[in-house]
Amino acid sequence: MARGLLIVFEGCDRSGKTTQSTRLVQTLNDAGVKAKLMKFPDRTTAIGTMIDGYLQQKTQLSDQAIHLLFSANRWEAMDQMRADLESGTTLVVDRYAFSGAAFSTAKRLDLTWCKAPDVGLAMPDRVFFLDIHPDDAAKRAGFGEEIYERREMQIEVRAKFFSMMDKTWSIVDALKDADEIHRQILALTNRALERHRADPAPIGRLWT
Ligand code: DGP
Repeated sequence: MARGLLIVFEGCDRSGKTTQSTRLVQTLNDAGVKAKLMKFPDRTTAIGTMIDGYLQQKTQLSDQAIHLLFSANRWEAMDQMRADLESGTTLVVDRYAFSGAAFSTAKRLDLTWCKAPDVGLAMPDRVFFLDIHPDDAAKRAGFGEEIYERREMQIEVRAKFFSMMDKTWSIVDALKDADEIHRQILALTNRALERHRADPAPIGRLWT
């Protein structure tokens, strides 16, 4: 049996990642594809609770300490993720290590230092980048509630994301109608699934 695909959604805050990743899993499941939704940070774990406190500005942590907690939050899920992928489940992940590098380098931490703790994570097969300008994101409900939801920070983060893109990424205009975005992402996902079924590859590259 072919392994599942690792599909990641990235983007600035309020770009619609949660809506679109949820819809993608629903549609895949309805079509009989085994798919599971995941989200980072996973705020339900002990580490995730610490991250949540920081994001909601209830606790303070150094930029380095919070960076390592975000990475640890991904690592604590990795064994299960590998098991799911090996058993043929496609994982749809709302944010991943690209967010770690983008947000922390936007805060002027060194890129090599930022990437180091994530080295060895499974690399995604496809990344969907929901692109929204922070001026448009700022008009969406809830913007500004958490620590990073400031215009200047989001502009920096967006530029960092663009500097990380490779051929596995697709840029999706997050201002388009939600149904249209879903159709576009579903078409790209189905193409990736078909290619993978025809020529199954083992779990992809590791994060370097
Ligand atoms: P979300 O639950 O997707 O809205 O993410 C919460 C916030 O945390 C959001 O502003 C993006 C930020 N974030 C996500 N992952 C990381 C990470 O690995 N490192 C840093 N510094 N920030 C992250």
